[in-house]
Amino acid sequence: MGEAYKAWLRYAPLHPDQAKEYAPWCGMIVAEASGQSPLFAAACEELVNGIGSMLGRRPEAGASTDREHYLMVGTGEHSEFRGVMETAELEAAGDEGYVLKTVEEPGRRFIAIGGKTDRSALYGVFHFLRLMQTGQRIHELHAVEKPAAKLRMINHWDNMDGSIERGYAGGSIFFREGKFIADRKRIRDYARLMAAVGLNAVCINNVNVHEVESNLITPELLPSVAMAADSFRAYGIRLYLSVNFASPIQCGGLATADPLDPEVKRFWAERAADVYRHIPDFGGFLVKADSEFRPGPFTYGRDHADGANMLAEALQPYGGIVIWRCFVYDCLQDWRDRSTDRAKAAYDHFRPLDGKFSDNVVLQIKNGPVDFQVREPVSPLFGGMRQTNQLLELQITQEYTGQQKHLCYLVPQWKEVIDFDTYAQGEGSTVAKAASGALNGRPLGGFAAVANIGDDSSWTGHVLAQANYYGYGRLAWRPELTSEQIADEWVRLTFGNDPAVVGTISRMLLDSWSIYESYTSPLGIGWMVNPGHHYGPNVDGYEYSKWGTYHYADCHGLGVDRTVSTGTGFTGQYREIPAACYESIDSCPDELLLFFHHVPYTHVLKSGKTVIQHIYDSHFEGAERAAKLVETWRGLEGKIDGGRYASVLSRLEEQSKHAEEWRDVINTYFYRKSGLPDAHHRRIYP
Ligand code: GCW
Repeated sequence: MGEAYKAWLRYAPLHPDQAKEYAPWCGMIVAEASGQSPLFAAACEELVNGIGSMLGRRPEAGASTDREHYLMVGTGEHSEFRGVMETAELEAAGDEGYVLKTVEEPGRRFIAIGGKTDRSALYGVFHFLRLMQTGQRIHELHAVEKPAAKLRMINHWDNMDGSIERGYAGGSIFFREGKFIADRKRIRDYARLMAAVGLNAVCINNVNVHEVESNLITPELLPSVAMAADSFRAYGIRLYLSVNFASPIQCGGLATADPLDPEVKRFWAERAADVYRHIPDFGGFLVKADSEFRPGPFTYGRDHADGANMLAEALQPYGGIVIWRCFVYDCLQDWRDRSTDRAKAAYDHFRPLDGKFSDNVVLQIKNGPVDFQVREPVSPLFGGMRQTNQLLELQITQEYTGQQKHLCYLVPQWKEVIDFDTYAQGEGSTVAKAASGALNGRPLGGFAAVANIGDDSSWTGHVLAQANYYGYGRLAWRPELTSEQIADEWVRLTFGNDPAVVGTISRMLLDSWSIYESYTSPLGIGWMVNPGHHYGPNVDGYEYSKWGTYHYADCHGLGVDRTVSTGTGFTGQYREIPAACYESIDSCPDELLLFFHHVPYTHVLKSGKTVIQHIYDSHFEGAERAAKLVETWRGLEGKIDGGRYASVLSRLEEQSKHAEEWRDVINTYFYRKSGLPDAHHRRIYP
């Protein structure tokens, strides 16, 4: 495996000056815990290997009386460690958080890493190693870190035949040809990468649960699921499964899956008991029901609360949870019907059920309200529910953002989502707070994201797409980190601390979403992609389809009127302040204008340009900026290893060519529709 495989855990040898600074602290490790737990052992192993690789010398294990200068890894249970940490600090860090502290006392100098639990020690070690890799000072450390949310989850859309729905980095790392892959080294390596960014939950199979995968909860496959769970457990990650709501019929031999039917309840109770016999710390079930042809409670005249609560009851005795997706909409819409609006569906379905879900149910709310487009407003459901556990669902895999052939660093997009103020309880009611549960004092909550991982040797196909996975994990832990901080950190871990490399790649990442948006989807209009695989331009690809995704372009203008006054009424799902902002064409931000309003091509934007000129300009500029990415990357030749250099270069070249295709298709389409010429007389194919 090459450099790309190591991702953000390369532990490359440090510059000698840097190494000299760290070396005195890193000669010996004092473990202040039983050392028996696999999690604590993993923490110590990571520390020894990481330091060994960065400094060229592995630290020895020892006791605090052996030397004056050392690292201490510990947990709250151990008296010596407890003596170093203040109780208030340990409490503040909680069960998953940790404290890093440099202690200088007469006769001894050491850095203490850890917290209340073994998991604290593991996360603390990863943090400490990150400081070393990114060249930061460790002399005066005093950090208390605690994750913002309980659930920091990854959803894999992997099928047991080895394929991945919307996967762009090869096949599954879990399954091949209908079976679990026997060699679990890759899963273990993956779990390490997850833990390094603080992720603690994984669902290994596609939310579209097909026939074979329905059996994952049966005795036939549970032993294999349990082995996968073992690999994740070694790094503090709980395993979840997506389940088929119709399993009672599919694998229970029943005639119904009605959630109120006693036989159905018995079926799920038995399955839950069996699952927990094999995997005592199993996380729970993830459910896509009554969505895109998946079965669900609607078939039996029941609602989502009936469905979710029935599963929750089965899992409750074991501490398991149900994660129920809100991606429910009519996928057989008639394009002639202008009153139905897919953006409204999740809120319409779930808002009336607020307060009806059991405490061990979490609603997973997709952002945006339509579907992971390049630009969408935030789902209004986050401001709408107060008595329900919520989870924000993001898409790391780049289904609509270039499919890991185009560079698109998504952290800035996610930041806009999580920093969005819902005003649900006055100013400052951000999505981050709603999702984590803090806003409404909910027992559960957090973040879930669809993985961009496959069996490609780089994990993500595009090496730079690793930044998205990394960034998601970091945000789920600490939503207040900035896109810039995360980019800087990731580049240093992945490519080293050479300022030219760090500056160049960070800039490329930070510009990339805006570049991708500018040559694909102007002003919040989405879906101008080829149907089915969703790659490449096709302005009318979904215009006359049943999926509810339209732009309504004609010879006068385009956009979807979602206002309360003249449109579908979607803006009314937001709280007063955001609702008013989107309702009025004057206050609606340019970048979302066409999501909320239908306007003429001659409408003048806040930028001073007309809509049509904006379309032309952004597409010409976007393609130019994509071409520049290639040149910028070329400037790094020799500064990073040849393998990763060449692989990124070839993708940037493809992106640049493809951006021209996007530019010309979109510009020509709107030129033909509007008949309006480009003010700058650039080449638009008639
Ligand atoms: O965006 C759509 C994808 C489907 C996916 C669905 C979902 C797993 O095109 O492939 O199905 O979202 O989120 O359920």
